[in-house]
This record gives sequence, structure tokens and C-alpha cells, in this order.
Amino acid sequence: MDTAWRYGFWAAALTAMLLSWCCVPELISPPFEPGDLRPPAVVDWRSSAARELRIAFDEAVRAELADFACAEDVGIAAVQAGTDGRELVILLERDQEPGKAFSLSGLAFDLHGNATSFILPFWGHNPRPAGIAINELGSVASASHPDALEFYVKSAGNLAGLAFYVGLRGDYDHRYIFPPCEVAAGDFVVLHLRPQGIESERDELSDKGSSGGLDATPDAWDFWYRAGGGGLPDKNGALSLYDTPGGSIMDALLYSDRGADSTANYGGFGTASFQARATAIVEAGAWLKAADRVSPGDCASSLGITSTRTLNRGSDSKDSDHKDDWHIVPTSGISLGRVNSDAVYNP
Ligand SMILES: [Ca+2]
Ligand SMILES: [Ca+2]
Ligand SMILES: [Ca+2]
Repeated sequence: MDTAWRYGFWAAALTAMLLSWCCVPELISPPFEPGDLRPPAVVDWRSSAARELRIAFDEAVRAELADFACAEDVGIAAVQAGTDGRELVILLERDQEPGKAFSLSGLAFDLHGNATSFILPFWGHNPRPAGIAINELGSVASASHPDALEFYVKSAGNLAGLAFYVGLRGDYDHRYIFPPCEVAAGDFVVLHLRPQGIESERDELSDKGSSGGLDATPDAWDFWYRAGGGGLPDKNGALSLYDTPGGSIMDALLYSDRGADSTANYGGFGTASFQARATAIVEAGAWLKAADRVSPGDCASSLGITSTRTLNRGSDSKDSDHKDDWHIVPTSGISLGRVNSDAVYNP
């Protein structure tokens, strides 16, 4: 009797337990929601004043002064939030030296705590950038006329940090950043892209007459690209000039010998790279196109260009961002460092 009762009791208890387990709602984890795990990304940066740097991100960020360091002796005084919270403003203790390269390292967090660290190159803020434009193209070299480019000074100022690209900012074969040099309106500046490496080739920081070398002249400012391999594309190229390496486009030159009827691939440009650069320069507002899509016919014509028949603006250096500003001068019409010839080469 007792045994039977005990079995009955435990059987009932077990059944009740099983029933109650079955009725307990199962504990289900909520679906995994990753939230924001992506760190903020730097989208732009620049020296914005003598004692100020700005770094823009793709989302709101915060940062601590202690996480920042600067290689140059400018001293970091504060790190503040800028526009929309998407920008950091780095305040410096001392003025930057115009055009001088330095780097800044730092750490920024988005509002979910994702961190990104960065080391960014800066060029000392130039408070008075000279207004210059590409004026004469010597892209087809000979032994006595290596690749060179002339700029015309439209408005006085300092060249420090102005950046010339074979290509454009973010997509280039060569880049040259000008050193500090005071220039006057009407001056000419010549960048020699394939120096011989001889001692007399000097960057003229204060004396227009101090450099020797091929195609250097006593009355123009001569500079020498020393990074090596700095040729200009002979007949089909996209060149650009920016107010700082991370800054705004000041001028550009698109040149081609293909013409509007070109049936080459990539919209007539022949290469994806040339088409992409031409399109980007037009979209940046530095060159005009005739139709919806930029074509080689929108480029200044380089047909007939040689080492002494250079591609030139007119003698007035007029700049309307249009191919018609440009012409090929007759044989021996090259005028690097001097006013351009208005004579036109007739094939
Ligand atoms: Ca000179
Ligand atoms: Ca222009
Ligand atoms: Ca000239």
C-alpha cells in the first residue's frame, strides 16, 4: 500500500513537473542587432588658418586633446567640434610655416564608441596664395627642351603649398607642391619636370636669376621637380592646380590630339584613366564641355605639338576654362618664362 502510494505520488509529481516545464515559455534571445560597428572615416582635411586645422568625417565624432600629436613644433592647444559635429577643429599654439609639410596623428570616436586612428599630412597654411594659371605646355621633350610647364601669375601672393598634379587630387601620376616664394602679378613661373640633376638647377625662392639649367630664364621663377619620372603626357593629358594639396582646384588643362570624332574606347579618350580624369576635372568646374558627356573634342588641341611648338594660352593669358583659350605656336615659338606668342601653327 505504502509502496503503491509512493509510486503514485512520484508519478503525479513527475507528470506535473513535465507539464509545468512544457508550459514555461522558452527563453528566446532577441535577434542580434549589430548597431553601428563601423568606425568614422576621414573624408577631408586642411589647414584652415595659421593656427587651425580642420578634419571632416562621414559621421559625428568626438575626440580628446590627449589623443592628438603633431610632428611639427606647432603645439596643439585644443581639439574642438566643428560643423555638424562631423568636423574636428585642431587649434595650434604657434603659426604654421606656410607650405611646410608636417603630419598630425589622432584618434576620433563616433557616438557609438567606434574609434578610428589616423595620421594625416598637412601643409602649413598659406594666408595669401598667389593666383596662378597654367600658361604654356612643353610636353613633347627634346634633348634641349625637357618637359616643362609655365604658369602665369594673375594675382600676387605666395606660392607656398600650391599643388600641381599630372592628373588631379586623388588620382595622379605626379604631384609637385610649391615651396614658399613671393610672386607678383604678371610674373611667370616655370616648373621643370625632368631636371638633369645638375648643381646649377636651383629652386628660385627669392631670386629669379639664380638658377641655370635647360630652359631656365633670368626673369621667371624656375622650379625643379626632383621626385623622378616626372614627365608630362605628350599629347593626351589632364593637368590640374590646387590651392593646397587637400584644397580647391584653381586651374586645369585638358589636351588631346584625338578630336571630337575620335572613335577610340572610353568615350574617345582611349584609356579609362584619361576619360575619368577629364570627367572629374569638368565636374570640379575647372573645364568646360560642349555636350552632356566630356569628349576629346572638348580638350585643347595638341595636334602638331613638338618641343618648340608648345601649347599656349594667348599673350593676354586669358582663362575661360575653354579649349579655345589655347593654340599651338609655330616652330620655335616656345616661350617658357616669357609672354606667349599669339602666332598659330598651321600644319
Ligand atoms: Ca629664373
Ligand atoms: Ca582655368
Ligand atoms: Ca610663355
